[in-house]
Amino acid sequence: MKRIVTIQDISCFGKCSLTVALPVISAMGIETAIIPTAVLSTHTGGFKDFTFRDLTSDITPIANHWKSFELKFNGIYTGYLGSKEQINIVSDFFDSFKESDTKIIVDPVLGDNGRFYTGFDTDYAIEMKKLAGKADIIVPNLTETAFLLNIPYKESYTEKEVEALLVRLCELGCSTAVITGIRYQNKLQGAVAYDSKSGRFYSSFAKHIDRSFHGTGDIFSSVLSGASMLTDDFQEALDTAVQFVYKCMEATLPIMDEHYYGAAFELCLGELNSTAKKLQV
Ligand code: PXL
Repeated sequence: MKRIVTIQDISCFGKCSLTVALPVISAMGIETAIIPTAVLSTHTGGFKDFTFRDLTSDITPIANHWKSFELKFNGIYTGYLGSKEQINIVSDFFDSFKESDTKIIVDPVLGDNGRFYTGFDTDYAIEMKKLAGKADIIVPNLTETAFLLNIPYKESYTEKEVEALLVRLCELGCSTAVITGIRYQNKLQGAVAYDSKSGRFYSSFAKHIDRSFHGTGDIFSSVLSGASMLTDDFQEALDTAVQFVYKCMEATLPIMDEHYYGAAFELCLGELNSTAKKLQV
């Protein structure tokens, strides 16, 4: 059985970060260890007056305990991190736990729709850029791409422009970059990727749904992380993530009024379990 550790916050209500990663990756038949970096009452997008308990001082003791019995991971997947200090601690965690066959997936959570999430700024993006450089795979959206590359945010790009962005993202040091939320002036939406080792570009699209759902980036990164543990075929992993996000959005549409805070991914986990079984080599 494959084992992944995911390091990100617990937003107790609102469906993102660990409350997405843990059920989603587990449903793929992968053991999922967690390191919670903070506990918030809700995520920071759209809720006011949320609580925030910082768990920075717990991360290193957890890692040290794990080292004491030689715990190993096939994958390390990071998402929302609360501070620059946490980014540095997570960077040390990579150095300590990366084996020759461990895949590191960094979702450089910084913002959306051209803006930083509450509490993040350019200095924080500079630290995140360094962490991204240590990853095998990074998964920014277009806003995060702009912040990582220090370029102005634009909503729409040509295929050639996206390819140039991907190459620049890999120059940060990661081997594969994936940009999510890509639309090329048609009715499709998806993700485009570049593997700098092979020089190959990948893309995967599903029907565009003209609604936005909080946490879909985390659903995407979780499925891509899980699928990367199960198959070496990157196209297959990308398709699995893009299709699953589409399915979750489609399933949420009829209940959007009561489900304004996130995507109802739970309705699709059975299907994800079947898909993941087919990925296993
Ligand atoms: O979905 C990314 C995310 C994760 N964790 C927290 C967030 C967000 C985005 O807003 O606020 C706490």
